[in-house]
Amino acid sequence: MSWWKEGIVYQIYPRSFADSTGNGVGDLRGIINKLDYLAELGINIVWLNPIYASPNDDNGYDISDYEDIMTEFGTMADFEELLAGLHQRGIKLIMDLVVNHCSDEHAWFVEGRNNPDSPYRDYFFWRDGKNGQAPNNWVSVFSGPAWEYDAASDQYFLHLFSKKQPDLNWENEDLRQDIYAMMRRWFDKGVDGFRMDVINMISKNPELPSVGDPNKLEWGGEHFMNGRRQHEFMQEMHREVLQHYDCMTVGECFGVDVEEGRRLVGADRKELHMIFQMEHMGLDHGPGGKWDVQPTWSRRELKNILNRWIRGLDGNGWNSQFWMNHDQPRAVSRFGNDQQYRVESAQALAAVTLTLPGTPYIYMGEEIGMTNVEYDIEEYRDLEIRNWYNEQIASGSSSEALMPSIHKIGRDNARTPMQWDDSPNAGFTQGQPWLKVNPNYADINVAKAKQQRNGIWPWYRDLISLRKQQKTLVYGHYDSLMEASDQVFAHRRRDENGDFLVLVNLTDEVATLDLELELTKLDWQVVMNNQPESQWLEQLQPWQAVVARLGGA
Ligand code: ISL
Repeated sequence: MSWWKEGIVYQIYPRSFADSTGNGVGDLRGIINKLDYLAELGINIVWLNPIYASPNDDNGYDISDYEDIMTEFGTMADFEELLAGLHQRGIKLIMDLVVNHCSDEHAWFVEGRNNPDSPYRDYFFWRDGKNGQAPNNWVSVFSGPAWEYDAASDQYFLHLFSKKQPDLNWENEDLRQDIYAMMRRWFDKGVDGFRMDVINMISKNPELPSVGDPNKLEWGGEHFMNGRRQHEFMQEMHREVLQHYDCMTVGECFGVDVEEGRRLVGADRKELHMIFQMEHMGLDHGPGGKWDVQPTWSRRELKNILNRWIRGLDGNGWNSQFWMNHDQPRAVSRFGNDQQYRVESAQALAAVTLTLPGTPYIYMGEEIGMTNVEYDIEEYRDLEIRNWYNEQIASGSSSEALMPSIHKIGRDNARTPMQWDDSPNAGFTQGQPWLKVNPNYADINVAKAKQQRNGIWPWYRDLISLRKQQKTLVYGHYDSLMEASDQVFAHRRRDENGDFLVLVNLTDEVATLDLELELTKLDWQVVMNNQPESQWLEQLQPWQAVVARLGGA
């Protein structure tokens, strides 16, 4: 029994949640002003994206001081008030931990750059060039080479993300100890855990060899994903820091299979509690990768992925369940139908994450069914979008060819400001928002959503409350039903305290159910049904979601 297994996480991207000053950027006081809202929704864990000092090349994922607050977001006093306010309401706080890289404006990097003899030089990957070129041919996640030249020392430094995000060298023990000490200080301040950014990229092959065709930029993942010392580092972090606190940890892990997942979260391993496996986030990626978006994806494949992880970690480790985060498109636009069935499909998706084994994560705005946007290129702020666009234009693509991908998969879809009401800028700011508000805010906003009977917001609130009350939905045995169906997500959760049946149609068409006769004869009592006028044991309406409980159980 652990609070992080029973909890429901709400992710806040502070830059876009609520602006209390009118400068167009969300801030900590903005969150403080919304604490009662969070309590009303019923969530009991908040994950904050980075709020540390940062020049904001990548919206806080480029940290210049791990122990100071970003000026735009407020002060340490504001942070302490926020933490106290959350705790008063029984809500835990987990922070983002970004230690694969920091900012090129962090004191470690500045000192090491200015003085090659400084001990901080080895906190990063500084290397000589090869034949007047970068040390290897790795491509950065954000386009272009993963190396930046420094004329003063005639060396290059490694940055797997932007050139303002130099990678930290975990081979250096002093660096590791500095990170652990920083983590302890946050725990001593009272935070309850960490979400660890790209944590399975920290162990790099120090030889940093080129891959594939040395004359082309290539993805060097085999030399830095799930690297040789990954588990040694995680176990050291556990020993030095995590084991001393009643905390929660979740690692963001691209490119991890179930076997590697078990090594990261196995209960006996003393590494992490949970990871975000990202397999289902790649369902609509084509052979050309993320930007090669494939509009049709298979429900069956989606179920296969989630079931493989549930079974793979069953009894040894813990899952996380989510449809989106700040790097992904809006869930209802990607996995649901944000037009004709926006309400129903948002509800259907919620019914899946909130009843599966594993801790559910809700991204801000999901509870009102916020949707993707289709902006002009100048209106986007994300460096991943802009770098990719510029690179493609430079290599001859047309804007018309690129924009559909940006509209479907670009990260700013998730980052448009939270839509609170129908006042100007959706009540997010009195000023000019840093990123344009979704034009549909007069229709889709919290004030309106809370009033809508049978709407998305009350559905989330009720599901959250159900999951908190019925521990069967947390710990109960999981039977996946109708696995061959390419429409329906169906399962049963049961233990000595209860027996629940969950049936969800994830399509625009009516779905015929094919449940075992024995099962259909049991005395099921509907607990939640987003289309109550429809019967449900034989067929489901488009995006119908039903949670039923065995009578008298
Ligand atoms: O979606 C992606 C794959 O193309 C990336 O944006 C992916 O999310 C990224 O590789 C890992 O994400 C994390 O680290 C990044 C930061 O920009 C993201 O916001 C963060 O979640 C660098 O710190």
